[in-house]
Amino acid sequence: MRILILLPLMFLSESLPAQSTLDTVRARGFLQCGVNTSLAGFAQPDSKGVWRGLDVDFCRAVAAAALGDASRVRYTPLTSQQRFTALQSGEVDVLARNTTWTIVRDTSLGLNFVGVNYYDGQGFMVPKKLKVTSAKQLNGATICVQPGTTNELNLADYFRANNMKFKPVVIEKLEEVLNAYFAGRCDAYTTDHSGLVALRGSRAPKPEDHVVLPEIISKEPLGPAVRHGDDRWFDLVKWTLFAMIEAEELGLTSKNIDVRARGADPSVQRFVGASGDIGKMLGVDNRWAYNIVKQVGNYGESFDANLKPLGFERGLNRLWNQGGLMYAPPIR
Ligand SMILES: N[C@@H](CCC(=O)N[C@@H](CS)C(=O)NCC(=O)O)C(=O)O
Repeated sequence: MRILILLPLMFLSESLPAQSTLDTVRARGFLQCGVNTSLAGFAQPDSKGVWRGLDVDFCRAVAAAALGDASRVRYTPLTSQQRFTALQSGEVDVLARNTTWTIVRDTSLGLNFVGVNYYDGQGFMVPKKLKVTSAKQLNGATICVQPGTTNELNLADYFRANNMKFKPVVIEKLEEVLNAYFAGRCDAYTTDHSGLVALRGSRAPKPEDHVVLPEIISKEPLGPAVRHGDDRWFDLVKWTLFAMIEAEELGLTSKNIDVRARGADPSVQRFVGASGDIGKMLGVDNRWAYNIVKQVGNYGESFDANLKPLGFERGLNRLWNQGGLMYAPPIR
């Protein structure tokens, strides 16, 4: 009797798709987002403890798409070394933490990168008093770097390729690696160019005492990632990023989207969910993209709010039709 009852159940559980992270997030009522421990412009709590930054805006956009409410996010600050385990183990639903998309991470670490939210490259910062003007003058230098980063690997490649020697000082915690560099324990600090600019501006006792060298030694396409094996969630998080980019291309902003939604433009009508079933195809409310833009803003708005005040240029992160690399496939 028992076997007779169990057999159809076993068959059923195998034929149904496994529960998606989307269902988990819905049932829980909030998104758990993995972010930086504290990086100005990308993810950092403000003086009131409210998380702000380009990556934080991405977390909020996913919550707006999945739950209709950008405020339904909890943040898990993660060091470079903790971040992948946190995603793999299910501690976070999304990792939005200045993380470079590489083939190793995309395959053997079991991640799916949803795209790129900041095109970057690695650089070096040195104290001005050393009078170094090029990375090529760093032969024999002591260099501070965080473990578990692409930066640690690229550093070794760069020195080997240029036939130069260096002494790495590898420290896990951002706070501690910065303390070591600012205390003069290293001749240089290396990380993503965006990190150098943000950290010099926000953490250096005297920003003007440090220079970022002109060499960019790698490609660092930074993007949000989810776990392998959950295509529905992968789709939603991926199209959240595309919706932010597409909104900028359509000229839709948090300020004008209500007015534009009343107009006749078919692309805008589809985007805001007034026509078509795109939300339904993603398994969410048809106003998913409207909610992202209304509550968080388009990609350019997020860039301008978080990175422009720190002196960042759009550069490669301009839209494709303005000389940059930001390009979203058609929302149709
Ligand atoms: N993009 C690189 C580097 C990312 C990274 O971890 N950068 C450092 C320096 S800006 C950081 O964010 N540290 C913050 C922390 O570990 O708390 C990667 O994905 O490996």
